[in-house]
Formats: sequence, C-alpha cells, structure tokens
Amino acid sequence: MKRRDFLAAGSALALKLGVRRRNRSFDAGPQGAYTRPIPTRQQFAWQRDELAMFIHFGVNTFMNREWGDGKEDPRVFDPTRFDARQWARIAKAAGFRAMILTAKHHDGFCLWPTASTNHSVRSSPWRTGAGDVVREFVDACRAEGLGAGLYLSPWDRHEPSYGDSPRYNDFYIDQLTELLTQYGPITEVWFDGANGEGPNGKRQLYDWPRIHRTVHSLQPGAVMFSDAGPDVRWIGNERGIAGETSWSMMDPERVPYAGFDGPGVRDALLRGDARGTVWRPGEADVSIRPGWFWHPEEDDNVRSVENLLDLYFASVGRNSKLLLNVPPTNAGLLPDTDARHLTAFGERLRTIFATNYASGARVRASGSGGTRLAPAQVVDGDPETFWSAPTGAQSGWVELELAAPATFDIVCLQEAIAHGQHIANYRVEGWMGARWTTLSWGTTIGYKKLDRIPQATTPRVRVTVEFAYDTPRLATVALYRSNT
Ligand code: FUL
Repeated sequence: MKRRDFLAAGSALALKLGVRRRNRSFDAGPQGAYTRPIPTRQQFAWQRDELAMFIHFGVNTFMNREWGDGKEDPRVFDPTRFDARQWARIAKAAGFRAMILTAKHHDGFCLWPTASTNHSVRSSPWRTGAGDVVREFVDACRAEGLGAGLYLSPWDRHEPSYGDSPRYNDFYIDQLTELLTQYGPITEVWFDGANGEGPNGKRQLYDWPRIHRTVHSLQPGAVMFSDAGPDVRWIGNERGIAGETSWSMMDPERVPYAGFDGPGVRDALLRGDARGTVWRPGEADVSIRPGWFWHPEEDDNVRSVENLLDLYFASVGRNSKLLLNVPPTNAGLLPDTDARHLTAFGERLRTIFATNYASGARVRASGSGGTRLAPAQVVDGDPETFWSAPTGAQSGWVELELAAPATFDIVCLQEAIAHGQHIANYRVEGWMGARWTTLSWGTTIGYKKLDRIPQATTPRVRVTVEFAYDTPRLATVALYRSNT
C-alpha cells in the first residue's frame, strides 16, 4: 500500500474503532475528553526517513568560528571545489534520506542571492558573485532522491533591523518567503530559539505564529522543527540521544515558544508526554565532530563507526530521528575522514539489518479471533501492517515460533503509529529450554524501538505489552544479529 493510502485507511480504521472519539475516564481531565493524537502524513513520512544529514556551512567555515558576529567580510566566502552533489552522494550511500542546510546562520550571511540584504553569496568572490548554494543544494538533494530541508536562523547578528521587532519580522518573513517559493518542495524547515545580544543590546520578539503560518501556506508538505515544534520537537540536548522513555506526544504548554527555558523543559523535550495533546516527535541533532562548523584542528576528532552506530541506537532506536551534522571544509566538500566513516556506518547498518531472524515465524497472539487482529503481520516485513489487541485492551502478547532456533542480539519493535503511540511497558522473552527468560524490558516503543541485548539463541520469542494507554498495535517484531 502506498503511504498515502495507508494513512487514509488508518484514519478510516481509527474512526471505525472509535480511537479518536472515545473518552477514557482516566484520561479525561476536568475540562473533558482527551483524544490521543496521531501523526500527520508529513510527520509520519519525516519519521520513516530515520536519518537526515545536517550541513553547517557559511562564513564561519572560512573564519574558523562557531558563531560569527555578523561583521565578517562576505569576501571570505570562497570555496574552491564546492560540490553539493558530493555531499548528497555521501549522504545517500550512508543511508540518509534527507539533508538540511544552514541557509543562514547567526552571522546573517545568506547562502542564496537574497534580495533582502547584500550580506550574501552575491557579495562574495565565489562564482564571481553569481553562485547560489541553496540552489545547488536542493538540486543535489533531488538528484540523489533526498529530501531538502533549510535552516534559517532567526537570530541575525548582521541585520541592522534586528531588535526592532516589527521591522525585523518583516525582513525575516521576506527571507523565508524567498526560500520557500524559489526552490521547489522543502521537506523540513529548521528553526532554533537562539535570541541573542543580551540586555544592553538588541532584543527581538519573533513573530512565531506568523512564521508558522507562512511555512504552512507556502510549503504545506514541510514539517517545522524547533524546541517548540510545531511539527517536530528538539530532543532537548545536542548529543543526539533520545530518552529511554520517548513519547511522540507533547504537552504544548511545557514549551510554549522556541527558545523557552525553565525547570523541566529539557526533560519534557527528552521524554515527551504519555498523555500529550499534540503529536510532536523528537529530532536528535548532533555533530560528527565537536563543532557544528568545520575546523581543521578537528580533522582527527571525527566520530568512529561504532560511535555512529551507538548514536543510531540511541536516537532512531528510541523513537526519534537522527539529524547528524557533517560540516563541509573551506573547499566546499565533506572531509575525507567523515565521508569514510559515514560510508562504513551505512554499510554496517545495511549488514546488520539485512537478515531478520523473525521472518517466517508462526505467530500467535492474545485476544485471538478475527483476521483483523492479524498477528502474522508483525513478521511480514511491512511496518504499515500490524497486529492489534482487541479494541480497548490495555495489554496483550504475541508469541513467535521461529522457523529455526535463531541467535540474535537486537530486538526491533514498532508500533502502528498511524493509530497513535500507546504502549507504556513491554517485556521481550525467549524460551530457554524449559522456561521463559526476559531478554529485554522497556517502556515506550513508538515508531521504532531497538534493544541491544546479550546474544541469545532461542526457538521462541514472546513480546508482552504490560500496559498500554489504548489498544496496543504492534507493526513489527524483528530480530537481528550485530556480529554478522
Ligand atoms: C544552535 C546554534 O546556536 C548552533 O550554532 C547550531 O547551529 C545548532 C544546530 O543550533 O541553536
């Protein structure tokens, strides 16, 4: 089934099952009914991409800085071998499905020939001022079949109107409009809440509702990222690590606007909220090097393949998406070491996940009954089909009789998130001779949960949902071996 059909079918089924309608007394607050949220089609597609590459590139690349002050001479921007196709090819080979570029960072230098300011590639010697990094970036993404995302820093240390809130908001909307109208479909628009310059300097009040409206109307297919969403939330740290408990829902009051800070905010972002009222899954951003921008002195400080795998398990494997930053050099190319590690990382992922030892298993489940509950669908390799416990059940189990005893050390579970994220506790057991032995126990599952366990050999595996807030639906139970 195509993704679109599935989601349409999903909503029809959800309606049929009354998932969105039913009031549950334990969830209904004093204000009345609580409806468990489900993803939009865009959020669902965004999550299934799993891996996106972040590209920090700009005047900082040439000044050896992390945060420019906005006073940089645009003539420093002059990559000698610029090639966005090289970025995209490496990303694709490593299994990434999207890239996000810093169209403008805090220094205010624009990587596209904007009409809003002279502080752009137009004032640089690169391609005699006729170049457009954003154009070459989106073209490269499309040529490699990758989603193209853009980061437009709200904080702008160059623009004189910054701090004069209405004027700067108009300026910012103009820039956003250029980016969202001149470069075809954009899959993700990335904002941060950085709002600098402090008490004696300029203080800007961003018009977030207007920013959101602009993106929605110009690029309805895009998701928006910030610590306050609205579509995708920051995971609360820059280490690329999601919470062991990781809900895709949030209580929007906990982080009312981008850049909001206060007690418990980071934790709320890290874990989400079991009873949150909006679907706002977490994105885990982190750099392959210590800095976000390229610094030659960090060329020997690139994450190893094992480290990248750990990141994958701690982000994608915890119901999040990994946004891994790989900064181009001042030549305009991804550095060799980084490229080598990424390619090897992609190969490792492909090898590990090539053989699912659960496929072909015979499956029984609690609640038996009609084919609609379809336990076999947890091993059919299709994350869009699922086993459902009977409607309204808050627990249940599936038991796999493997085609042959299998040796594995990774358990992969997926919920049918098109119907919401409900599971709060689960246990995975293996039949060890005469009894069931716990292989892993966890809290949330969501889109994907990967548990690394001590290697086990068993002919039977049981997954028990110990508690779910609403009908548990498992799309996948898969078993893999890392030392293949
Ligand atoms: C932050 C910025 O201040 C950093 O420089 C970097 O761009 C990071 C991804 O987001 O808000």
